[in-house]
Amino acid sequence: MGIVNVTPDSFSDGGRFLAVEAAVEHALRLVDEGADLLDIGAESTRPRAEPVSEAQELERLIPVIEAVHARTEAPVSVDTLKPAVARAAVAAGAAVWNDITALSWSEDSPATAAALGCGVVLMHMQGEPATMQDNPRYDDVVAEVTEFLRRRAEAAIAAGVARSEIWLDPGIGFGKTLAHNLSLIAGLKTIVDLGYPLVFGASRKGFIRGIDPGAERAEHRLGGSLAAALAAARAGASVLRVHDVAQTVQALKVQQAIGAAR
Ligand code: HH2
Repeated sequence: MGIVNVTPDSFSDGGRFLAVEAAVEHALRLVDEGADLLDIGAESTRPRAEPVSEAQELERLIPVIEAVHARTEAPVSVDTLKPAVARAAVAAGAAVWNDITALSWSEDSPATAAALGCGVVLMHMQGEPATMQDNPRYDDVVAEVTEFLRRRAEAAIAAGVARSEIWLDPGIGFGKTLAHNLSLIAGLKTIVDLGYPLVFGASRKGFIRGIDPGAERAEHRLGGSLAAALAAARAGASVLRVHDVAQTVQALKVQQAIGAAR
């Protein structure tokens, strides 16, 4: 899954058409590099990020989703927590709703997902993006995240979402310390064993800097991102949400070739 961010700064100069074109070109490049799925989002969920209004999100996302859908067969997922945005995105061609709140941001979310009939990524987060990194606490992070995801999947099914449309994601970096993230990556198999496809996103995340203080800037975290992606693939993850698609595809191919030589 290649990450396509339609960010506010891309709107500040050059005008809207150029911003849309840049996002579409980026998406098509990720498909060329081997992405099977494109995750398009317009609201940054980084700790302390400013929320984006529904109107702004729609204005940024919909033209990009429409254009990407018209120009590639790769399915699009929309990274949003708002049911109205998910609805418009699916109408514009998105096939998956990627919701970092696991359909809990609005009481309309589960019914909306059921009515849309699209794929749904249910992600774990402790707290809210603005404050989630302040003091995350767990007694047993693997058990608690697994139980949360099991319950959210059951709630989605109870609301009418087909079991076959549900994907789970441990939410690396969302209300988690370095130790929590590492325990989750080491314990991913417990979540895989729930029987849903696992989505895993560690690409360029801040925990890598906790291990390599030199990786202050996100672009300097490729090595750590690849190490985490390979560990997740070995544990049975179905989808890797990444910025660096070509490098991740190459790393996976080498890992598979080594496995085949055993
Ligand atoms: N991480 C981010 C956003 N959406 N969705 C899923 N399912 N899993 C994730 O791990 C995940 C996600 C991180 O978002 P942000 O910090 O805004 O940056 P970017 O979108 O460039 O990764």
